Amino acid sequence: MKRIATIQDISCVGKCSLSVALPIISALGAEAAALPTAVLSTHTAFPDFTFRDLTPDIPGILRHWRQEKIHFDAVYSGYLASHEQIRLVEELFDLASPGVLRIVDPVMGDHGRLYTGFDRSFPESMRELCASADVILPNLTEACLLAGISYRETLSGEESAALLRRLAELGPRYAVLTGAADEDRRQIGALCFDRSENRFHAHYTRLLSPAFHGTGDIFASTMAGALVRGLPIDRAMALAVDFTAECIRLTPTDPALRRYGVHFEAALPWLIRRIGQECGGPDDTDRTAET
Ligand code: PXL
Repeated sequence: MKRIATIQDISCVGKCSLSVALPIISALGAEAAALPTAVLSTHTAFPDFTFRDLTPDIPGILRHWRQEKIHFDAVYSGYLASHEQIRLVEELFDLASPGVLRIVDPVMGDHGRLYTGFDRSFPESMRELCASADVILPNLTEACLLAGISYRETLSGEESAALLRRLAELGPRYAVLTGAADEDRRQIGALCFDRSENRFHAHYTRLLSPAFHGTGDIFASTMAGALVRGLPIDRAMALAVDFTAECIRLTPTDPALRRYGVHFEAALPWLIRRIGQECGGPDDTDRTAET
């Protein structure tokens, strides 16, 4: 079975980060090794959340993994709370052997604004992390922050393509824009630029309410699981778009509940069926050694 190290926080309430990454990666038939960066009572869109920084624990965890020669097929980072945590993910990337997929969801903001708690220099550090990734998964706000351009709510197809080319020039092979609208703004999905092949892939679905919290984390976790299961980028992206839409479809539309995230649990059977169809059954590949 493939193993993914996923580095992000635990928000106890609000269905995002590790709370969605672990079940989704498991449902996709891969092992999720959690490296928690912080424990929060809720994610930061709730007022008065508590925050326990776990940064001091991370070097010891990395040391132990190294000592045990634990192998990861992918390293996937999500919400990181500080410049120091970004630096530790870079260290983990350096440790990873060649061929290990490095996936960065550069979680920083939405709707043109940085999330609470990030300073204005955070995007600069995140840009450096993206430079050493294979796959980056920004939303439009994050893509603009990474490219150092001002945010606009809508981009034409050509502008989105230029933005992705610019982000891929930072270093990653694949730059994937999430929550992207199609040209006539009737559909939403994702657009990917593959730098090595110099080509774009797009996948859209009917426009559903995009304003639920945590959908970016659901998309990124699905991408991570699907990619380690061996799906090519376009099929992984299509699966991630369709699963995120399925989660939204199964969630009551009460705007007051949006910060509680989507009912992804109800969509897990759908995901398990789809990955079975895509990969021809569960991943029961045996490893000869435990690692
Ligand atoms: O869903 C992204 C996310 C993850 N973790 C925490 C957050 C957010 C977005 O606000 O606050 C703690």
